[in-house]
Order: sequence, then C-alpha cells, then structure tokens
Amino acid sequence: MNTVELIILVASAFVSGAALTALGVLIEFSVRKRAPTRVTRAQIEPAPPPAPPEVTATPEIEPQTRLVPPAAAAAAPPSEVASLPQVSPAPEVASPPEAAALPEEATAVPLEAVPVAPEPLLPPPVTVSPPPEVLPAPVATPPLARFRLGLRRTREGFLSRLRSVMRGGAPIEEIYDGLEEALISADVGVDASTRLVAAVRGRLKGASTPDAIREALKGEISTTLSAVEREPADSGDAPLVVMLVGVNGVGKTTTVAKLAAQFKAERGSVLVAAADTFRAAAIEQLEVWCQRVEVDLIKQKPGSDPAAVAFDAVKAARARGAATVLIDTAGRLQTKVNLMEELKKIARVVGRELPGAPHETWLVLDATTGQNALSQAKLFADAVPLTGVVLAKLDSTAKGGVIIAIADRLKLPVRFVGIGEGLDDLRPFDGREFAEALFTEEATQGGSSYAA
Ligand SMILES: Nc1nc2c(ncn2[C@@H]2O[C@H](COP(=O)(O)OP(=O)(O)O)[C@@H](O)[C@H]2O)c(=O)[nH]1
Ligand SMILES: [Mg+2]
Repeated sequence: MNTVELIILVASAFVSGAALTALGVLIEFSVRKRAPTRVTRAQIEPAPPPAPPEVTATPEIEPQTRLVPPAAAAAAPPSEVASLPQVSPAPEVASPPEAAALPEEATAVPLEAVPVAPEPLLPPPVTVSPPPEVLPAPVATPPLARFRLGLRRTREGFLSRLRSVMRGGAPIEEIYDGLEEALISADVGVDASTRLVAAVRGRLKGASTPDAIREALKGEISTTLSAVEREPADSGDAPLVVMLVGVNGVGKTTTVAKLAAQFKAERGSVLVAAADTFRAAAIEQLEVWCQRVEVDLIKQKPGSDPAAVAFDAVKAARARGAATVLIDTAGRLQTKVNLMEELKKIARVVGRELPGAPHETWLVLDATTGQNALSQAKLFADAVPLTGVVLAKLDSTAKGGVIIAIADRLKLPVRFVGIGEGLDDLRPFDGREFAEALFTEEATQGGSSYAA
C-alpha cells in the first residue's frame, strides 16, 4: 500500500466513525425525548414510601360506605351521585317503615358516602334534639306543687324550726323536745303534737338520726290525716246536696262559689241556695258569684226562712235534674242558739224533701284562726252531723298545722283547702300530699340552690 492509499483509508475511517457517533447521539436524543422522567428518576431516586393505610381507608369511612346501596354506588358515576337522594333506593336496602319518618339528615346519608368528595370523611352530623325528659312539663300542675303554693308560709315556718332543732350534734332528747315545740308553733295543737312525738319515738326506738326522725314524723302525720279520710257521699240518681256551715267571715260564700265552679265542671249543673237570708248584702254577694260561674241561684227576700230557701233549691234541683245543690248558710255567732236551731231546721226540711240530704255538711274553717277552729267545730258538730271540713285561707297563715289538729281531734276529713280569693283557689285535700309538701324544701327565688 502506497502512501496515498493509506491516507484515503485513514480519512474514510475517520468519516465513518464521526458519522456513527452522530447517529448514536441522534438515537440517544430521540429516546430521551420520549421518556425522560421515567428513565432518569428510576435511576437517581429511591421509590417513594407507600401511602399510610389510614389515608385510604379510615375506620370512619367504613360505616358510611356500607350505607350506600351497593348497586347504586357502582352504577352511578361521581358526577351523578349528588342527585342520589332523588333516585329511589335499591330494593335490597329498602327502608323499614319507621325510616320513612326519620328526619332529613338520616335519609340523606347516601350522599355522604361518595368516596371522592372530602365531606364523606367527616363523621355524620349529630342530631342534637333534646331528650324527652328535658322538655318542659306539659299542662297540668303536679299535685305536690299545688299544695306547696298554698302551704308556703306554714312550710317555711315549720321547716326553719325543724332545721334549728335538728342542727348537727344536738342530743336526741333535745331534738324531740324541739320537735314538739315546732309542731305546736305550726298550730298542730298541744295534744296532737305530744301524741305525734310519742309515736315517732315508738317507731324509732332509741337513738336515731335527724333524717330518720324527720321521715318518721312525716309518716306519722300522713297516717293521722289518712286515718280520717272517707269516701265522698253518693246520692245515686238524686242531686248531691252539700251544706256549708261556719262562723261569719271564714269564707263560706267564697267557698260555695269555688265549689260551684268545680262541681259544674266535674259533675254537671249546679244549683245554689242563698240560705243566709240575714243580710241583703249576703244574698247579693252570692248572686254576683253565681253570675260569674254561670250557675242558677235560688233566693228569697232578705229575712225570709233559710230552710224554705234550701227546700226550694232541692225541689228545683230534682225537677231540673241538676247534679248538685250547694247551700250557703249564715254564720252570725252573736245569736248562737238561733243559728244552730236554724241549721238544724235546714237539714231537717231538706231531708224531708230528699231522704239522705244533706249528703254532706262541711264546716268551713279559717286557717288563720288556729286552735280557735277546734272550738268552732265542737259548736257546729253539736248542732248538725259534720262530714268534712273545708280549710279556707291556708295561703294567709303560717299555722296550717291546724289541719293535723282537725284530723286528730275532730276525726273529720279535710275535703278542700282554700288558697286564695279567686274561683280557682280551691284544692282537693290529700293527706299524703300535704305531709310530703310540709317537709319539702323549695328552691330559693334567686336560683337553683335550696334554702339552707
Ligand atoms: N286569702 C284568702 N281569702 C279568702 C279565702 N276564702 C275566702 N277569703 C276571703 O275571706 C273573706 C270572707 O269570705 P266570705 O266568703 O264572705 O265568708 P263567709 O262570711 O263565711 O261567707 C272575703 O274577703 C274572702 O275574699 C281564701 O282561701 N284565701
Ligand atoms: Mg257568707
């Protein structure tokens, strides 16, 4: 090979090498352009750690996704899920009948189960409707509350004495002595107070705690009052005739009006007899009440015979088929003998028109007169057979303990208590309720704390 051939060989080798290099670069470039990241990332970076499991499947999501009707979830693309509530649910998850009455939040649950939206990760909304027991009591005033309304003064006086008697550490004998004094101060009367304390001692036998003494006393009072309770008279098909007696000013006429309103509502038509004919004003007072209650009044001229008025009333009630006759009577004690004779005559004459009448004769007592009420009761009981007591003005006294004395001494049931001057201010009496209310501390006016 000569020199020229050698040069040509070297040159061609150089050219072909350069061409090969250029081709290689071109190939390299085109490959990089097609998959740049995948190649390089894979070569220079480690693989990212797998996502933590709680991101993909939190326990909170599970119950929600389970609530989605499987068929509907699979069939509905995400964009259509928003309208799921309008779509009728799949048959296999058809709501039970109760579910139809559920509030809107409950029926909208499928919407929350959409897996892609951020909201489904939240727990379902909590319904915060108050529990039923928190709702305010509906209409009727509970019996105990009714008694507390009228007994406030008596209860407060009695309880404050009890508290001071039973303060911590007092010797038991001192407690019993103080108990008797507290009862006497509440007008329970000396005899009844002594008997009650003896009964409590007998019940507890020996040393005891103030709480046990309190409970035992409450029990004894309740027993004393219940022991004299009796069924109200039954007049059969005939009108029930109730006569009210008592001294002047105790509250007879007002009580007749209150009873007329109550009996009218409970038993039907009522007739009232204005048998206090002594003063014109007494008849007029009753007339105003009867107009207000809208019941008929049988009256005669002032000064006429009260027995004749009562007789007319019972006769009219029978003729009209009235359910109840209420007889208001006079109470002037200055002419005591006349009054008692008058009452006897009313009872006799009424009984002649309707055998068995008057079926009830209630003595109206003024609670503020205290022990005086007992002597009044003796006076009236000698004239006419009493069947019960109405204790008026219990709202105006701290001495409502006279109720216990009445039961203990007179053996008469208290039928009603008057707790104000309005028509609604008359409550049927219940011995157990009374005993309970007498011992029940009430929240102080300012808040929820109880009186110390
Ligand atoms: N605070 C209060 N006053 C009463 C009650 N009952 C009657 N009164 C009032 O006592 C006064 C005499 O009542 P009244 O019925 O005329 O007595 P009567 O003479 O026995 O007929 C009146 O001013 C009545 O308003 C009651 O329960 N509470
Ligand atoms: Mg009167």
